[in-house]
Amino acid sequence: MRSVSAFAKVGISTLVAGAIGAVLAAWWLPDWLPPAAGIEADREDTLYLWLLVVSAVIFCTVVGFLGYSMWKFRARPGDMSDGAPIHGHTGLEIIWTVIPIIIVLGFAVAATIVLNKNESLKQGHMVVNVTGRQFAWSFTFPKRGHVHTGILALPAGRQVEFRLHAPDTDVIHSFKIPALRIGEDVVPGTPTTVDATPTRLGTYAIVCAELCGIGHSQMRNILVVMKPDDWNRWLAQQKKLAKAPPPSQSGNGTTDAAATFSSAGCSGCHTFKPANAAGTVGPDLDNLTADAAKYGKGETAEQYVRESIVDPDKVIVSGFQPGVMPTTFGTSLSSAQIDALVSYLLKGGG
Ligand code: HEC
Ligand SMILES: [Cu+2]
Repeated sequence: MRSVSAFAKVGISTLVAGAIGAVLAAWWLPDWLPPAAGIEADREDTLYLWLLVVSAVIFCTVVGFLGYSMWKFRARPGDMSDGAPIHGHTGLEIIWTVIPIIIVLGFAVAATIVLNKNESLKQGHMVVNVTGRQFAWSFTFPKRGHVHTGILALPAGRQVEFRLHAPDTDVIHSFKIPALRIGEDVVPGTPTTVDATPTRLGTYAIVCAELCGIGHSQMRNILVVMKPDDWNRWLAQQKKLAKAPPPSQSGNGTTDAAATFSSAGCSGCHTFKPANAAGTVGPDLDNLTADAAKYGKGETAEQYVRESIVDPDKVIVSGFQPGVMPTTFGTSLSSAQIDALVSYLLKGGG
């Protein structure tokens, strides 16, 4: 009888410790996942949270019994006898078979529900064609006149079906957007799809998650989730750009900067006459010198412009929002490209 009550005591106290541990883990959960920016991401994170909670309880229970047994049944000094021969305990066997079955089946059901919800396409969803090639992603919007874009902008709140493809002569890539918790292989000759519904405004990373060659680590791109109105304007702008003549070539270095200005997606968001850009998501860059004086706080215009590109959320131009301009140019562009952009912008195109 006594051993049974000790067993119950250990069981209860480890379960309590496990529950407290689980709550603490849930409370002080470190930010080990990127911010969740979509409906599917929220569902998956909830599933992971419950996996974590249940794992914490099981972990504490197992370690509790382990610790208790090591202490309780330790060999006393001088005791050289063998341990008692113990055979199975049917009750215990049943308990530790049935409980895990319930837990595993419970999670299987919960995960199936999440998967079904995440993969069910609603009517009126958007389609984005994604092409992965060594070593860049590119996007077209087939229902919107096949506009072709380098950065991926999406309106918040719309479900998107990504149709993934790679040219037959290319290699396997994997389209991954950590903030949306999606990832799917992109296989030459075999189209695949993946769905997501971005909901939180902001700039997020798009990466390749399949080692695809020497430039794999550079195969990164930017997802900007915008308000639907901003997005419509952005798309209209992209359409216009597709028809506009290429930026005029003039002066040393400006050609490169002009090319960067359009390839990095600046022209989709900013108006800048020398580049034939008329984006309205961000401020007009034709008055940069004046803005630099207004917002620069004693910095030179050059310092201000550089900072606006590398760390756009540090100073927010009035009438605009933080979190819209990508914060990744400091790493995605070389310092020579940034230098060229700064002087291109300040000289009004040279
Ligand atoms: C997705 C849209 C978007 C893209 C792409 C983008 N920007 Fe911006 N940009 C903004 C917004 C919105 C602001 C205003 C908020 C702020 O001040 O950070 C801004 C601000 C700026 C400013 C400060 C403007 C001022 O008047 O003070 C500069 C300079 C700038 N961007 C340059 C660039 C360059 C260069 C690129 C390309 C390498 C670029 N931006 C790409 C949206 C964008
Ligand atoms: Cu790749």
